[in-house]
Amino acid sequence: MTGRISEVRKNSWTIHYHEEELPAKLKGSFYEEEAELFPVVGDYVNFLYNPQGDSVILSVCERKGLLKRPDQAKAGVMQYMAANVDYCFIVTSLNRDYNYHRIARYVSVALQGGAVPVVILTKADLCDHAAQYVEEAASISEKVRVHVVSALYGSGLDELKVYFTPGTTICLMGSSGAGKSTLINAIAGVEIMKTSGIREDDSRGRHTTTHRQLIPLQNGVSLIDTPGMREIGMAETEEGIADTFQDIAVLERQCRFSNCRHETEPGCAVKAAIERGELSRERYELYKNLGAENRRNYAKKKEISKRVKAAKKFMRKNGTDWE
Ligand SMILES: Nc1nc2c(ncn2[C@@H]2O[C@H](COP(=O)(O)OP(=O)(O)OP(=O)(O)O)[C@@H](O)[C@H]2O)c(=O)[nH]1
Ligand SMILES: [Mg+2]
Repeated sequence: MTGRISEVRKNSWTIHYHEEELPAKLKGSFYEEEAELFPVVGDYVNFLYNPQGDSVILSVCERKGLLKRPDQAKAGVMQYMAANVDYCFIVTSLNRDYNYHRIARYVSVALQGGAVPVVILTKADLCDHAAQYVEEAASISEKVRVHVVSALYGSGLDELKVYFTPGTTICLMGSSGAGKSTLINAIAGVEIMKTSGIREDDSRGRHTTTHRQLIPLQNGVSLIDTPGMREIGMAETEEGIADTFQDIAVLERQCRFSNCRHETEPGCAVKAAIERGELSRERYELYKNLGAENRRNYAKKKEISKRVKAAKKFMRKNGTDWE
């Protein structure tokens, strides 16, 4: 049987199958695989049904895409967030939460994961200059779409209907308190997710949503709610960054020297574009920084996996079990 993962908790999975939520565990051989192959929310899985207790997940169907980021707590380890996402709603509220650089990070992660990035600026009712933010967010990438909504007053929600076609999966990501769960409730028309107020002093949320969850709606759309993220790092995001900043990647190919660092080299197309005012220096710096962070994290991951491999080899040789 094939179902879809709707929730993942420590060592327990939930499969959505024909209007039912089935508890499940993994087949033992998964534990010999790479972490990337473990089922995540949004994955389609083949499973053995057990009406009395845990069903058994046998395999993960081929993914269309995977949203991932470096684990904040464990250096060199990736966190796999959601699979088979069509649209990534990057939810940012129009208060102190709004951050151009952070949105660019989400955009890179979405593109890397095969999802179309859609920036949703929420709490429009609290802001009188939303147009300025729309323009700025749209300038992040040609690939980005931007919408302004107020879930509280229901404004702007009609515009989102273009994304609600049967079979579509939408993952909402953003800071705690940005209004992801409130938006889900507004889209669904019923109170599915718990929401709660933000702190008055710094506009931050209270981490109300604590785990990722897939919510299949009546209209055939699946929404994925996620817990608020403090930060979103770059790792294994090379193509996503190149996609986000495609205009810069094109310029780089026009430099006289193929290894141009865009510093003092003659015939540099990037510097020329900045001088002509066609490329903002801030955006170029952001591109450079995200790329450097991505390379640093890659090096870290490689180093750590080398150490883990060596430790496993040592333990096997000495007859000690790993874990
Ligand atoms: N004024 C206003 N408040 C909103 C709007 N959308 C959400 N809020 C409020 O913002 C607060 C946080 O909303 P949540 O939906 O819980 O935020 P979240 O992004 O799910 O947060 P986490 O689950 O912690 O990641 C709640 O008090 C909501 O009522 C809006 O459009 N306008
Ligand atoms: Mg929430």
